[in-house]
Amino acid sequence: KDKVVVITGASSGIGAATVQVLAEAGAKLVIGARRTERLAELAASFTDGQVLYQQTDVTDQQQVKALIDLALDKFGHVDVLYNNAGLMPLSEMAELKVNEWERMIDVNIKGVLYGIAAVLPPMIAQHSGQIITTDSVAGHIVHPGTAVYSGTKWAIQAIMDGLRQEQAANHIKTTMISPGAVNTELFSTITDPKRREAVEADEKNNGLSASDVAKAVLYAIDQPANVAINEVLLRPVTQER
Ligand code: NJP
Repeated sequence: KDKVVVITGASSGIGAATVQVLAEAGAKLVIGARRTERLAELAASFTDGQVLYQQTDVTDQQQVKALIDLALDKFGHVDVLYNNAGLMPLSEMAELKVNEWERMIDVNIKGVLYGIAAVLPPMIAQHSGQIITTDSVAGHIVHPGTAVYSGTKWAIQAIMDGLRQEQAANHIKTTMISPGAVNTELFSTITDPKRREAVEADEKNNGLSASDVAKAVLYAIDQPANVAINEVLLRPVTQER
């Protein structure tokens, strides 16, 4: 309950809800995202010093390392890193939105790798830890329009399972949180207005709430030392695929 948890993409949606749920459970948090005013507002709702924040763009390796270093500096160790930052500018590949493909690769894959690179040395040294990443139902299935987004989440499946195998002997747990539709701001990264409106309507009407997902994160963290929850896959009950 008093674990030190670092969260990226903590300024809205699933990340912000997880800050709320974990801080209420007694965790100490170090949170990052680009929108610092949102982070400041979140941190201010808890006791002084329980939730620290720092501006962090996960596409910048030095900034990700600085976020982990802040946690090590202030709290002495990191129990959990939650790589949650992500974006989902859906489009069909023939639209050739190559810049958007690159953004997804930079944030959804490279951002996660930078988090792993920053936290692995201290976790190996302390012989314990947990690395969590927000994956997706889209890491298991693909639809027209989700190919590149799904590709980034499938990549995370491979990276996280490889990490699990390599670090089992060091007692480092890996967890993927894989939701279906969640009512957050994620649709706002879709540039095609028709597709954006359709996804927005679906997330708002049928999606899980961000706090439903945050409770799954708490469940995965709040386990005995010998139990690793490697994936939690959760859909709204009405979502078929
Ligand atoms: O969306 P949203 P979610 N550097 O837009 C941050 C996955 N997921 O909570 O930098 C650092 O409210 C951004 O912060 P800011 C999804 O793939 C979702 O739904 O201030 N941070 C914000 O805090 C993603 O991995 C659904 O703009 C960056 C956060 O990311 C995760 O859930 C379904 C950043 C995005 O919050 C959280 O997304 C599913 C950067 N360069 C998986 N770029 C769903 N909502 O339906 C963005 O299966 N962020």
